[in-house]
Amino acid sequence: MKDVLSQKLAAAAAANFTRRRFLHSTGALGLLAGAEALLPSYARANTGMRPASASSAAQLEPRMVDGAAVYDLTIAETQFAVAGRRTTATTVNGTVPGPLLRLREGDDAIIRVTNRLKEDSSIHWHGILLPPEMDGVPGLSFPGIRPGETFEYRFPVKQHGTYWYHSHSGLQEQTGHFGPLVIDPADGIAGYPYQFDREYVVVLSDWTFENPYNVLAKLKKQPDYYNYQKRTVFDFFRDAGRDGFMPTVRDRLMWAGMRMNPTDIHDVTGATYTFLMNGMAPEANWTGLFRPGERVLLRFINASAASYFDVRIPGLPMTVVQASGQYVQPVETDEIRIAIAETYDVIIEPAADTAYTVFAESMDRSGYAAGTLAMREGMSAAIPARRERPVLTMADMGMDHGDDMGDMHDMHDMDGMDHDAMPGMIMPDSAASMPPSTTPPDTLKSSAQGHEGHDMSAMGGMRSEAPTDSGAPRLAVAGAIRTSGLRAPGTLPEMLTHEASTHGPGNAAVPMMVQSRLAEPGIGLGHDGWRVLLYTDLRALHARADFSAPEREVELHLTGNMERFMWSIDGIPFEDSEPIHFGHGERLRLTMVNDTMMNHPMHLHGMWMELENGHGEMIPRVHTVNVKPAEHISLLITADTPGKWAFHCHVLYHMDAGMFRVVEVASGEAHDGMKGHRHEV
Ligand SMILES: [Cu+2]
Repeated sequence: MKDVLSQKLAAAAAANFTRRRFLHSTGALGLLAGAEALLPSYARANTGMRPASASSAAQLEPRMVDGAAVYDLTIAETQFAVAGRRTTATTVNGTVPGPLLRLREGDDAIIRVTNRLKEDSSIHWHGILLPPEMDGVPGLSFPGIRPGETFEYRFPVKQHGTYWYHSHSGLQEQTGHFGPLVIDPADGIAGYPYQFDREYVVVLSDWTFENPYNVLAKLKKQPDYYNYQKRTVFDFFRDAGRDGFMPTVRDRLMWAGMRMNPTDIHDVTGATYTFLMNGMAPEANWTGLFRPGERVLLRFINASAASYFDVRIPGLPMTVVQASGQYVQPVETDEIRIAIAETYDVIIEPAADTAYTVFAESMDRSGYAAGTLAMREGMSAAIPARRERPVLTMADMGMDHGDDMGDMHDMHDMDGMDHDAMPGMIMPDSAASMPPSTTPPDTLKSSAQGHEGHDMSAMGGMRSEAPTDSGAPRLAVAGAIRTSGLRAPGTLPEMLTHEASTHGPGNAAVPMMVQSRLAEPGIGLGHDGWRVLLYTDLRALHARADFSAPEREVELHLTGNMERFMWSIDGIPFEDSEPIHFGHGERLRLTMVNDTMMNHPMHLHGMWMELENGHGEMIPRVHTVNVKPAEHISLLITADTPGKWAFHCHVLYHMDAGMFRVVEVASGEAHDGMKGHRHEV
């Protein structure tokens, strides 16, 4: 049923009523670099949006109707030219990425999305706090948008920062259905706590000319299909020459036993991907122009389906001012690993008459996206040499190796290592030794009793968990709910010994030890002689008034079986899972233990997560957090928005395979910490 506002909207649309409302606008100085077609205006008009200028209106502007910012978007199949080839993309308003939407905090947003595809579609507003029925996840309080239909999203804009949007239907995101969303403070440019003269959105993505369903089918058939970077016999002799013959043999045997390739960093690689910056392949050289002396704000968005990027601008330090759309205390760095779905805003001050390469190297080093910052069109700087592909480390395998995060070649230093025993990883059939434990049993409610895939009999000897000060390390237990003995809010998680349960066939192996890895740069980073942003570098700009201790801790394990391309949470894929229940208003700690040897960018819809990185009340808020292999990580959540929300890995293919849960925030007032766990009926 149409209400008055909707009628006004329709009338306004008919009258083609437009009104400029933002100070920001794109200039028209730029030329289209290269032959990339169908780029959104912000990617094409490469002059940045200059505060306080009011030139041409290349950017998609909302219509203003009764204080609401109104956008009309159309999802359709569109011809797309990239890397010298013509292909078809799933587009929003005809471009890849979709148009830059610009909102202002305090306004209402009305976004009318018409689906011109032959299949259902959707738009999810990533990182935005809104009512559940506006979140855009088909099947969760939202029906999806059927072919030919228009869905009207409406929500009050209650935050500001750099965000993005994307399809939550099938694998559409891989085929181009995503775009940037920037929300200005209520008082506009004056509301930013830092100054900048010019800004660019830099959307990173991965493009494949293959049908993503074929990509998925190949991964299911042969999970290392795209890993052409396998170690070779030449690597063997090189390593053997360096490390000795037997250690090298042991190293190989161990990896074979774990059914893992030490170079499996990404599932899908440059073997099929072309990496894009604002929709342009490296040869097309997206270019952002600047003038001497300007402070330039870059809003980096990783809109990839399955690629992490390591972003740097050789010769130019970056000052990080926002992460996940939230202000952080400025921190200067040289390289930032941007997990899938993360956003980082940085300020740079380029020198006159110099061109800079914005270099976004894929984490597995199989390719890169790149563009240029320069004073004039046509300038460029050198493309840095690609670094050696990284190799998984001892810590990635959950080996307790002290502070030494050395790579596999350190293995020969370990006395008495028995390669048959698979150090580090507990294999499904070797769940035996359990460390002693001391906490009273009622502080640990393991939910796994009787659930398929959870054989808790393996835990027969387990009394409870031991706090770290009792000597024995605490146990990591999937599905555990704890209400007492919780550590102080904002502190780093301790090292845990993994429970013997391996979560069933959906999990290939579990790490022996899991620990906080927030102070580590991540695989393949930190050895280049320049600074790398760490999660422990992030501090909120202001302490939050609502910062408090959690009443309850919910522990989830990220699980998988690489060999079968099975991905799950607590060993249970989404299709077999029950919702995770949060009490309305509850303050809780969400603990994640990554049992796999891959990184997983975990995203919670509808609510902020506060990343416990050791900074107490200054811990940063995030919508997406990367969880490293064998990592023990925790986040605080205030479950303030009732409804059903998605919680999932943002590797599109992991999510599709089942690394997804529904989080249900009860609508009632009261909550009981022990009730409503997913395993209870
Ligand atoms: Cu994942």
